[in-house]
Amino acid sequence: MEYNGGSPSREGATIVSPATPGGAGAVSIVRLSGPAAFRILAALTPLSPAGLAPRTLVRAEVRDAGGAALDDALIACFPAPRSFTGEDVAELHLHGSPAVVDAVVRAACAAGAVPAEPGEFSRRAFHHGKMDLTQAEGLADLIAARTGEAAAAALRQMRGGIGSEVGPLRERLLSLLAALEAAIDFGDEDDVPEAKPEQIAERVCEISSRLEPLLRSFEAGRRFRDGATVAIAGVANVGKSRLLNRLAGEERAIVDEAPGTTRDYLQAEVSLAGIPVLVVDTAGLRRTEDPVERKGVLRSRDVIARADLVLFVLDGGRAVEEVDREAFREAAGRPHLLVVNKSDLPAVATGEELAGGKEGRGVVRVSAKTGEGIASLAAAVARELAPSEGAVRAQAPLTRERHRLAVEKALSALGRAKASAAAGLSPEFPAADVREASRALAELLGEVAPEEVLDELFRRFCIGK
Ligand SMILES: Nc1nc2c(ncn2[C@@H]2O[C@H](COP(=O)(O)OP(=O)(O)OP(=O)(O)O)[C@@H](O)[C@H]2O)c(=O)[nH]1
Ligand SMILES: [Mg+2]
Repeated sequence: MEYNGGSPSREGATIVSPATPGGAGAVSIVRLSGPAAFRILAALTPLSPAGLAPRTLVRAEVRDAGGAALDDALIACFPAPRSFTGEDVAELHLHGSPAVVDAVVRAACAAGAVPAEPGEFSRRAFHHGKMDLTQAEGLADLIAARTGEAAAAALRQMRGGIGSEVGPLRERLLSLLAALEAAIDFGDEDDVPEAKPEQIAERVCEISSRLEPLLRSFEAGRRFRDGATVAIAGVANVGKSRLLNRLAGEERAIVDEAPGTTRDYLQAEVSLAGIPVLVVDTAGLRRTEDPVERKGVLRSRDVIARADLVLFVLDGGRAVEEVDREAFREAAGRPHLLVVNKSDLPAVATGEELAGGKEGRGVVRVSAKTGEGIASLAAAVARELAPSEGAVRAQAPLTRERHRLAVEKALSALGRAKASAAAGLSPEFPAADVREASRALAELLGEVAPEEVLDELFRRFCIGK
């Protein structure tokens, strides 16, 4: 394999970077990785790394090139290959001062290290087979996760959750391919019983049936990773802002009994059943002469058009009016739930006036005032946004467009393989498709990874990761 643990010119370079965020703190870590890591460490400290117990912290003074003391630090050596990158790695746990961190990085560079590029440590780890590509992506997602559930799913992916599903299927494709190739060579399928058309079709079907649930996990996996935008819409005074405050758990928006209170839109990020959701409160949809409110209504329409889901709010304490119907027609073009608010008041509207008699489906009764029904609303939102959310909790779902494309490619190649086997075509035909499916799965795991894919992934990592 060609070197792809970073820019080719950096092959053999020893890289250095802070591994902790900038700014003052209790501890900051500077990490070195590469063949000269221990030589550079020896230049910075009185330690002789060869004599140190691996993966054990020792205390030492860190000095600059002129021998001036920079800090008292704790140091750990991770000899290759048992390190994060698979190379020799040294970590310096410094006092969390940006000035000390800068000075130590400069001293390491003076001793022969080069500053790391974003994601270069992880890219080297991938290159040295410490993780497959989906695991590297899981690591990036774990760091970026916005909710506990998203973090848990990313952790499963980082630990190889996708590879453990896909790897064995790839093995099965390869052994099917071997049987097909044997049949091509011998030319007589009776000599290779497992390459009989029915056998091939059966094996292909089995593999497809394992890939299909994985593909279905994408919608939910993507939501947990990327989050979603949910707009609160409805006419004036139905309690949209109070609902936002209730969902956000804080007094975010001004609530008032006068209609037309909210002019601009307001947003709050909340976790709804583990999905990171940006909830946007909008100005009530109504005809108005007030020029500022009219601008607000235009903005509401924009927000509704961009939302992944609209919560259309009705005031359950009063009868549904023509303005509600008119506003609902605007919102109903988007995926939506009907929220009947003010359930603490005697029920006048039920939502069925708008839902067209579809009893219960997509209608949630809540009280933004008391909090009644809010948990059911959160659950209903999660169901709408991530229909197979159970998959996210149970396994490592597909999370990226790249994953989806690879699995779709594999499935469509398998579909063709099945068709040509069923049509009794000679084994060359299904073989070509099985080979393509197997390659698609190899791409998913990064076994064949074009340089651009790696560049694209790792440059999004932070420096030092
Ligand atoms: N009883 C009761 N009153 C509510 C509830 N939710 C909101 N209200 C009241 O309804 C009025 C309007 O609430 P807002 O949240 O400002 O309504 P809005 O839809 O944001 O209104 P605009 O911004 O004007 O479009 C206020 O007096 C709220 O206290 C509820 O669940 N129960
Ligand atoms: Mg409001």
